[in-house]
Amino acid sequence: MRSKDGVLSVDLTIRNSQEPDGSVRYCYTDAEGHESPNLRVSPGDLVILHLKNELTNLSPDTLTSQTVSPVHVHAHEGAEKNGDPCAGGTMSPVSTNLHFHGLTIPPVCHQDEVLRTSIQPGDPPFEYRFRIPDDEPPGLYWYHPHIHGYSKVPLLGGASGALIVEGIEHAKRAAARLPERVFIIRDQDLLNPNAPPSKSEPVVPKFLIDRDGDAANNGTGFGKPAKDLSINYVPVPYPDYPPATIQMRPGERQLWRVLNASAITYLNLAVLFNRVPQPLELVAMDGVPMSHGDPTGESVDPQTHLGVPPGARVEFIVTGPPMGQTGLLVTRTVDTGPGGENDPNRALATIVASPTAPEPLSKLRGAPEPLPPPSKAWLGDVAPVRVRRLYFSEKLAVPNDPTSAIEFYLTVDGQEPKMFDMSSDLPNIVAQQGTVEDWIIENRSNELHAFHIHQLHFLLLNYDGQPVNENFLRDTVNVPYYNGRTLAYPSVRVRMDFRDPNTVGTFVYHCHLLEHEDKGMMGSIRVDPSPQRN
Ligand SMILES: [Cu+2]
Repeated sequence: MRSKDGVLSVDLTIRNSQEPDGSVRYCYTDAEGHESPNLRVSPGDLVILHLKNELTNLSPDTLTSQTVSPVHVHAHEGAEKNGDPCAGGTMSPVSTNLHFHGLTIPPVCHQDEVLRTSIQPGDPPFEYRFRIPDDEPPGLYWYHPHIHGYSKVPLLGGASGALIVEGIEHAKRAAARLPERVFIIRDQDLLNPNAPPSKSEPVVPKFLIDRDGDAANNGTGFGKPAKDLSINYVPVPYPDYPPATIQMRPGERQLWRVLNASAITYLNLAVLFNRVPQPLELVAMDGVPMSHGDPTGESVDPQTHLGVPPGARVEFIVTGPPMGQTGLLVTRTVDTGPGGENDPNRALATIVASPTAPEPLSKLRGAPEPLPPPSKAWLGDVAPVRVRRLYFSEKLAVPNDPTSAIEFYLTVDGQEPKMFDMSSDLPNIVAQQGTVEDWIIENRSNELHAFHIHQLHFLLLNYDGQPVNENFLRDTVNVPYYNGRTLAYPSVRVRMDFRDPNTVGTFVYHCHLLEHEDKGMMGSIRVDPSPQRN
């Protein structure tokens, strides 16, 4: 769906339904019945989105599988009486709201607010109304529900969609004139949970369950995955991974925008011709073109594989296979740590070269004007006003009982580790608009976590002790796991950007493995207005 005359007007309904195998599917549909439409906007556009909640409680275990029971958050007086969806009413498995992942828009109700906004079945359509900032980097963003405690199940069921801020060819001239396509990779519960691994796979250690109840990382790259994957809703299920099909003109260059909308699955994408990894010409991460220091946007960053944590996006130029050859889009195994899920090697799609392949629906413009130079200094050149340390950790709810539930924490160093409390009005962090801060985020657990913060992008400065020199910003970053053998915990150091006035307000940061977020791995931050602006 494309904006018209500066306005994108869209009516979405979120529905769920139960499959014969008992699994519950979720989907957004627009007025014409299209599923989870790609929303295409330009900087400066107004988005008016009406969201109708038609969810029904189909999954009895959504109530029991969570450690968080339905809560009344910030139950301000009258919230229940008038049913104001902005007032922090009930958050239950059938409540919903929307998060616009990556956009720098205000954390206020009707824009991008998830701590108090909760829309119930039977409520009239709820209006989201916000403007895409003039300086929003062009690239791939996305929308999904964000009801704390109940975010994993809808995401596994398919409740997610892409939002594209148009104009990437202005930042990356290398992408001009290219046909482009959007791939959304989602995970879901296994379609064939009891099947033995394919006979073509090497024999791997006995199947084990990790502490979250998913297939545990066995360190081999093979065996049963924790979740099945789908690509644009085409499932590629274990054990044989029958790939989807992508048709391209022989040797054609295309821009691929890939979103990892998985609830818990890490991706490590590669394109193989005859088993040989092909260069993927990376142009953007998390919606931000890699253009700092490259104002004309001629350069690309060739990679043979791209790690994509849950929530993250990659945009890259692919060259299709020559006539007579077939390519394969795969995700290679990710070592999620001894406590992590099994993310084995698997195919996603075959790439078929055909002279009659239909052209993608969207094509980038030619002869693009370069983007105006940024109005703010490059984040790497701004001195932080302070350094904060945060850490991911996990703990058994009953310390001596290994069968008890795991509690997940994301703690500001010095504060008491605890699961995120939706009923608390006290933010974990207070920052000031107009400043930047450095955050060191440690992982004290034995599995990967993906750090994500709403409302802003950050610059990755250090990864696992090594300085990195990135010319783009991220909104989601993987944090390496602790193997128990190093003196220091593994960490990342990021520079948080609170300069934009749209970051004023209270919002959240959390692990984007949603079963970790749901079970407590989240914190809140309040950004106060800069005194000069008052
Ligand atoms: Cu996590």
